Amino acid sequence: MIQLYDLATKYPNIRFSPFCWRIKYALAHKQLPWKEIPIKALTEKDLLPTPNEGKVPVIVDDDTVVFDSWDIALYLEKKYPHHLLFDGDESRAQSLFVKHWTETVLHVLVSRMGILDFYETQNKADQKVFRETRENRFGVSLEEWGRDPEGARIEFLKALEPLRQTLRSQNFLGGRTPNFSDYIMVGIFQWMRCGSRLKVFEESDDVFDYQERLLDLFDGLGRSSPAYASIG
Ligand SMILES: N[C@@H](CCC(=O)N[C@@H](CS)C(=O)NCC(=O)O)C(=O)O
Repeated sequence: MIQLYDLATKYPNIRFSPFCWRIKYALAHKQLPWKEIPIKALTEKDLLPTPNEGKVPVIVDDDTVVFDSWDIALYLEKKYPHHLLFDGDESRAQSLFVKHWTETVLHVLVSRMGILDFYETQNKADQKVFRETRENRFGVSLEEWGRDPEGARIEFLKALEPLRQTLRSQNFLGGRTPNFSDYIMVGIFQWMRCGSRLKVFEESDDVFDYQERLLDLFDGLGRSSPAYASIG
């Protein structure tokens, strides 16, 4: 069975890595069973199979180790060419745009919305490394970076307007049925839903309904990690 190395938190069943969620949805889409191996990705990098880039997700499929969520998706598509994640080259090319759009435009806003909660979900040892590496990357303290979650939320909702408009004529980025672009999006939603207590969407927002549709897929796969706001 495929093994998937995922990001652990200090809560036994909270998982919020956006990159790992992409892969869980891709595996479920292809009806491939997997075993999840949560590790403290900041301090237990020596537990990762080789080769790796010091990050999760990494999968082990028999003797093959693949890292990086995009490369894992391409690997799965080639090795298991049923229930396609990309309906051909054009669809893969468009998903590549969605990947870069999310990583360059949306991720920074998610990080500003949720950084202090993401920090809080980590184990003590990981918190230390999380703070050091992120403060080094941002050039300011975590508290300063996450100073205005509501402002970041408003910018995030604005940045989602092309998605919102698209959802007026189709249920998924893949059209009538979801494809890997949708799994990139659910990764972002899960990052906020499972890693932060901030309520991002009004229920009147079409993107909220889209998130619900994605959470319902594969017998409620996305709901297998509780919302952070729902735990004590
Ligand atoms: N390009 C990678 C990014 C993976 C990534 O950043 N994973 C995070 C967890 S969400 C990680 O393992 N971080 C560990 C670290 O920053 O040291 C992918 O798409 O898989």
